[in-house]
Amino acid sequence: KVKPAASPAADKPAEIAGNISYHAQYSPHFSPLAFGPEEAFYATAESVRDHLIERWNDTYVHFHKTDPKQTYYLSMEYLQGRALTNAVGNLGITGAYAEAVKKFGYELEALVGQEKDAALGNGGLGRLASCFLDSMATLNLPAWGYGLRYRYGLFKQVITKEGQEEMAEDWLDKFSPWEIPRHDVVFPVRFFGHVEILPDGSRKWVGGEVLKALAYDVPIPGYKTKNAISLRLWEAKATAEDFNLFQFNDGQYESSAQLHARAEQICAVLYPGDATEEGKLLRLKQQFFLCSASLQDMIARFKERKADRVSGKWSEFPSKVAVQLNDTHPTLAIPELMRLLMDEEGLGWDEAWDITYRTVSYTNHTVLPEALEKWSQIVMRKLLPRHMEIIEEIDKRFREMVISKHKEMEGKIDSMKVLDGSNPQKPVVRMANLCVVSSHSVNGVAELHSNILKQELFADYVSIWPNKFQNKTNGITPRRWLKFCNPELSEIITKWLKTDQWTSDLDLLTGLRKVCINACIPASTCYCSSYQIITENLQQFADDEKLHAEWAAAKLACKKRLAKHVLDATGVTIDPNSLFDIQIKRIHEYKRQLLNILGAVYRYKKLKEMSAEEKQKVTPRTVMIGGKAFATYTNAKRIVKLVNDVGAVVNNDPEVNKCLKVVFIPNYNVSVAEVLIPGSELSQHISTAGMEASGTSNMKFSLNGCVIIGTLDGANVEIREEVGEDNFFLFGAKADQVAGLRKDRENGLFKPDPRFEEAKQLIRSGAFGSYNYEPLLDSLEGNSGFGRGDYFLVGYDFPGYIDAQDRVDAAYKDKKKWIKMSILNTAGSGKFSSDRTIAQYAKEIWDIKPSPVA
Ligand code: 26R
Repeated sequence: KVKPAASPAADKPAEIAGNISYHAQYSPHFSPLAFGPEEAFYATAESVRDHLIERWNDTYVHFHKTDPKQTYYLSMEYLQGRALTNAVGNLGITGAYAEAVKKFGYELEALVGQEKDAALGNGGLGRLASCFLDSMATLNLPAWGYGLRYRYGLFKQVITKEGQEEMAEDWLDKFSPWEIPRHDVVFPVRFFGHVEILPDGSRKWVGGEVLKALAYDVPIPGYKTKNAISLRLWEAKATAEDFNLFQFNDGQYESSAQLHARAEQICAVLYPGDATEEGKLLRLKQQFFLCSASLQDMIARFKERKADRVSGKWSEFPSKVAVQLNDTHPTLAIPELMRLLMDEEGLGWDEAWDITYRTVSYTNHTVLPEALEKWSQIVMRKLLPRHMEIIEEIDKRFREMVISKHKEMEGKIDSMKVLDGSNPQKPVVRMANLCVVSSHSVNGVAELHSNILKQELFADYVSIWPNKFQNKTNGITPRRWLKFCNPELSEIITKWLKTDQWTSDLDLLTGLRKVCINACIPASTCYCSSYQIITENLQQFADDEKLHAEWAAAKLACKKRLAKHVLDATGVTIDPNSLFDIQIKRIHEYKRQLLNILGAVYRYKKLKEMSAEEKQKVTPRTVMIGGKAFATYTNAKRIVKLVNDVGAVVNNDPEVNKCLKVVFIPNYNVSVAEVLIPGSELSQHISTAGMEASGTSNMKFSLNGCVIIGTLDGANVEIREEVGEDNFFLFGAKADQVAGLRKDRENGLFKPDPRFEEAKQLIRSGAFGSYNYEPLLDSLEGNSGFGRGDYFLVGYDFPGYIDAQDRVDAAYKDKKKWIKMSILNTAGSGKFSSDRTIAQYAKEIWDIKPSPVA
């Protein structure tokens, strides 16, 4: 055992500065005398890491000794973003570190900007996983995340004349100060090979190729707690035995290290293109790699924590381990756990099945048919022959169970079963069905979405397992998404609530609505008699002029920071006194950035038709749209191009550019979101109803006092309920109308609004350049040529959208009204803390309890 050394005293900046110097000198990554902002960032991060490691070690030992039930969150994606501000903030040492780096002539904020985003994810699902880790640590829950250590993060988006171009994002270019390689944590992972039947009749997967999974641990600190949990990321490796020295010396360099090259491919990028068979195979390898390494690790820890588990006590497993599948991407955890229990540990099917079923639970994050994973049985059998056998057995037993116990559902078996052989050329495994059949809990991510799961996607299963389906409305961490990214607003909230407890008890924000005349603040925790009177006159704070002035000043400061980012990133100057209107999210037709930009085009056209006097009365607006398009998603890329083209014309048109600017924000990521969201006043969450499972940026905007214009979709429904319908600009078709509207459209019953035609016509006229937008615009027309019959109902919702935007303009003219709406959005956001979400998962799905380090 090593004698523990202490990290620098957190309250002594001089000691911290000494520790930073120590790291610069003795954990060197650069030439010894260099100490520019980059070197200073790395040395500071390594010094902060000392604190993290202490807590992380203590937490590990604590969990080991107390042996609580632990959750393992399996996710192909984590969108962590930067870590420095969050780490010092959660540890409560921001001030001390700010002072310490000053001794070297640096501002902490400047060093923070040196860090590269860890973008090991695509969008909502990945960022949700990262928010969840923050809440698990903060709530002292025994819970870890498992993922893959991709060599390159999500691509960097560069905007050129052609539109979006993708570049590899080298987030590990230098090194990451936050990961700890664990050379003691290595597991073999097999691919291909065959199944051997042993003399005792048991089966074993042998042959093929075997890679090594090496763990990298990223400590995740909780807010104001000693607990720090792990995000364990796996890297694929081949070893010296796989290196053919003979071939190498013979000049056959490539074939000498084939397995090394294949290992590198596994963790090269997130979601490699899957248009080719090779691409599909690689994705399946990635998924299995994550599942196999993680499960072997969980089983090793289960055994390690109590000596007598080495030889059995398997029935204890589900009361010690919970596995949460973040969408279907880690579904292979199901057959892999079955295989490990049966083939490696010698259990029979029934016992292994019982354990697996009670251990695993599944979250669905989308109902889009194209995102519901289906894997070729042929590919699966080749890569994972034993798992394919197990999946076939699961499928067979499920069908037998339905016939014997739910005869009435027999007619539905074809759509419920796991294996779909309806196309004999291309039989597939339906991953969502495998998850539903094998998990004890299935949940959606917002009320509306969970209802759609129960009533549509998984309706047939509900009659078999009425209690399996749940809702867990998503949430966001209030630390990163308010306290750290918006210090201006945070200070005001703390001042008026007279406590900073809201950071870990977000419901306290309702205190911004009301005040107790005895100044028992926060009013939300006041039980005095005068409070009773005051509650009848809610929203007093929200009307207080002093609060209004402070709130408006904070918003303006954030808008100026945002404007600087826009200038630096695009060269476009925007006016902080205009209404900042933002839509940032992955570019997707169902999210309807096209509706937004058509709205902007229409606005431009109307401005062009106005007299100078009329323009005087217009509410000036800056429309900002940002997001990445999947590299092979052609229509999404056309949308990016269109937004850029519209911006180039509008912003350079002196007749209108005082009233309207349109900016495409390049390379949208977590760090950009942290600048944009605090400075936003209106944000757009305008998906076709029923298609956005939840959305989480809607919660971030609302929390930061931004008003939403949106449809009744995903979590918008719940946000509107919480903040009040007067503080939300609603428009558009409802989810239950969508199918009928599509039918009407098909039957030629749709009559487009003239305003919609005008907007499309202006683009077609070439006003925004000569690029061929026909395929994009035609997707909004009937079912011919490129036409898709406007599947996403842009045309149907257009007039309602324009009317809602007119209501926005009118409301913004009344400054007092607008600020009040802004305050009431923040005040109503308490429900959307990921602390609430995670507490519900812990209680209602995982059955785990807080286990704080003393
Ligand atoms: C493998 C491939 C088919 C694939 C499909 C879809 C890979 C990744 C996705 C991402 C999806 C599942 C996603 O990010 N969904 C988003 O999850 C968020 C968190 O629950 C929701 O807020 C958001 O509405 C949803 O689109």
